[in-house]
Amino acid sequence: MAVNPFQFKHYRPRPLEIIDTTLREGSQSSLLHDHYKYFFNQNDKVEIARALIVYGVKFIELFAPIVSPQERDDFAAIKAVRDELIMQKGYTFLLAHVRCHPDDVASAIEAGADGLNFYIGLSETSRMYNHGRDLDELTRRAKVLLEEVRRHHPELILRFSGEDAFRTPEPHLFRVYDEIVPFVDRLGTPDTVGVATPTGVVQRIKALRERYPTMNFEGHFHDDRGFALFNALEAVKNGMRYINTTLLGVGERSGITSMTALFFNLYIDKAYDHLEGYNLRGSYPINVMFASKLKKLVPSKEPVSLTNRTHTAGVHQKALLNHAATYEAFPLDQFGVSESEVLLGPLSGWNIVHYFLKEIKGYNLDEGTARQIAAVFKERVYNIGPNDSPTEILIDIAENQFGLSHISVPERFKDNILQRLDADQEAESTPSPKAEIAEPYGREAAVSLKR
Ligand code: HCA
Ligand code: CU
Repeated sequence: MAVNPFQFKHYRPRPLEIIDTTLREGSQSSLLHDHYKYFFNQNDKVEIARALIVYGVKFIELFAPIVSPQERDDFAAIKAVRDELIMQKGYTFLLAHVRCHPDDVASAIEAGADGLNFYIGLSETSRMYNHGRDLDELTRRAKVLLEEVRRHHPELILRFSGEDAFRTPEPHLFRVYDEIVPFVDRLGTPDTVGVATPTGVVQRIKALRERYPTMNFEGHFHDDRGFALFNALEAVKNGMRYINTTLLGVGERSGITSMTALFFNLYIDKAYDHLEGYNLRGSYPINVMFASKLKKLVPSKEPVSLTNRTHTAGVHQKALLNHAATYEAFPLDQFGVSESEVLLGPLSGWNIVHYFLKEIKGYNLDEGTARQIAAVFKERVYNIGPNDSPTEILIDIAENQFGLSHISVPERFKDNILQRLDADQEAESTPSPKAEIAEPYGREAAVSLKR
């Protein structure tokens, strides 16, 4: 086998290394069981891997190729993309998720994996109902296998995870890890069923560090209690260098930590060291790309989303026109969300109606008329049909009920005005928001405020 010049031993890990597991853990999301709707084909997988590499992710976890012939082929296709991007983006390590089983290991090595992420259940539940081995037996087997892999493949990045680590008593965990630690580069401590709390995570990291002072640790937090983000954040701040995330936090059950949610919070908390080497402005685009693969919108609970910049309440919309910070605390534009959306709907007040019709659509109207139009609009929009657009309704009212006409701009000036808007936008120096229409939900329903 050719020697890989990009060996891990030459890599200087950054303060935070994301191990993306969208294509492994993410594929275990219940969504994916709606096969024809949410299936990732090879092309999707390749695009996802490419986007992650461009974002700055250096570790991508994939299923062991033994899982299926399809996974084996997909592994090869992803590896080809990785190779293609080496000159431009540097090396990205592909890690295969393997059981402590020689066949899994062999399939991953044959596929050219850079590392093996071993896992086996350690908690009592796992041992009794998953593989049925007692601690000593499973430790012995894992140790023999890891020792052998380490001897024959010294260049591979090896990780060992005791699945369900947060329901495994520490003495049990240590009994196993003590035996394994000489052969691995990282120890995982996955919260498989989402029982961990931030305090528990901090305590666990402390205990692991005391016992294995030179080891690297990896976190993997499920969101059953809604703590996946908070747990990962605490883990990073307490020195855990490797964190498993997925795009939009997809994964089994409630999923795991979302990558962009984690970066966003590290940024807000000024943990800037941990952002080294990641293209944060690509956060929203990568979320949109992935959401489109799932044929969904970026979920509203994802911090790096347009929903987090969308306002429907009339009072809020008015305040927002005056000063965005009233209802927007964080600089989401750093994460690629460069617009705010003000949805026209039953809660819209006359301010936004006035703004929309005058500033965006160019109608001639005063505030009094805007108030009257808003009242009619409110009434009509409460009875809106599924295929009706609030924007069209508003324009219909403005033109046909109130007979509004456009502010007339002589033909020869029209281009100039457009150019001026563009130039302002590029200079990012516009004191007041410039606006255009967006179609966030498939129909023209929003005013989009560009800053
Ligand atoms: C699984 C369980 C796992 C593994 C995590 C790891 C978990 O689906 O195999 O290998 O570190 O949550 O424990 O995702
Ligand atoms: Cu998991």
